[in-house]
Amino acid sequence: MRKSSLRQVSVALALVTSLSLAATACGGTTKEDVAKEDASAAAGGKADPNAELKKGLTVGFLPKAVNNPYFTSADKGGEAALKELGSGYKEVGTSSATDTAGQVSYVNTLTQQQVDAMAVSAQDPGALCTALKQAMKNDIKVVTYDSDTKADCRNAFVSQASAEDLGRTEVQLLAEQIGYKGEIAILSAAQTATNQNTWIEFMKDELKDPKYKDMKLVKVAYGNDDAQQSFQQTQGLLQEYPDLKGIISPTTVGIKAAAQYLSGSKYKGKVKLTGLGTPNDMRKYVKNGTVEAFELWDPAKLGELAARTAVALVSGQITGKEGETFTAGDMGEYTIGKDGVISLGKPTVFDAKNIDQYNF
Ligand code: RAM
Repeated sequence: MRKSSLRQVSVALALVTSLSLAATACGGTTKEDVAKEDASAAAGGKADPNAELKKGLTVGFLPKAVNNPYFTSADKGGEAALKELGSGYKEVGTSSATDTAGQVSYVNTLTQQQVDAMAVSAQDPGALCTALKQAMKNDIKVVTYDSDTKADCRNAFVSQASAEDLGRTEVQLLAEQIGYKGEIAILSAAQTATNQNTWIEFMKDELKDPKYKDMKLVKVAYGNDDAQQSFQQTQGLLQEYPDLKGIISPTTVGIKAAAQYLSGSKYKGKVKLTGLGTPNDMRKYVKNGTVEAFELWDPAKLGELAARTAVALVSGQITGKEGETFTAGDMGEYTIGKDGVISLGKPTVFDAKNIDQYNF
């Protein structure tokens, strides 16, 4: 259903307000008051679990970066679900995962285009907040997926798995491979990425357990989800720490580039590598002995759940409050957890034994 011209005026006004707010945001109480007001506006009315799912909606997907194959899979999952639900899909986004100004302007574009909902993977936790709040004020439902913003800047976050599980299991996987001994490093994505930073905090916490007393995290490097930068960062890590025993790369772009470097170097099979990768990217490195085991979820399922969550929000089946439940098509029933987080499920660990069963 098309929105009225009244709404167009309010969108324009909201964007102007957003700009002036951003300019005055350093002042004390005003900012907090506005945040409270926005949070209650975002919470919306009461959920009606029996509400019919609306059709003819437009949901805009805004990934961290459009040229990352992980997001191509995720967003295709969203597109297919929207088609099945009788709604439309569009994708916009920057080609770099470190262009937060670009991401902000894409949020504003989607708001101006009056989409019904947007699904956003945030490059930075805070940078998008003002723009996302304006979208919500204009009755656009905001779902983050993959990488969150702050809880009051969106209606719900569709998380790939428990952040704690992901952080801890990656350390456990690496520890087993290096015999709980030696120097390790992390090769992350962008320095501001909400998802990677959350996982890294849990990795550091896991490493405090006495069973890891002989392991030492020597560096966190950032490859910015860029293949070349990630390759060079891996090379740099081994130059700086020639005794390095293992690398955790919690990014599909990073782990692939690191595997590529290790596989062509004298460190192949000696320096262990784990983290988050797609089976299709990593298959050859598992088969040639560079990588033993790594993990991930199915990105297409993550995109599908983001799309179904967006439609359930627009239809009023859920508002994003803890305890609400909804049925995500064939994916089954989901319950909204604390802070509006919906968790896709458990990640899968891939190794030589099972990798050929997966195709994504
Ligand atoms: C990269 C991105 C994405 C992350 C995956 C694991 O593709 O950084 O945000 O979830 O890796």
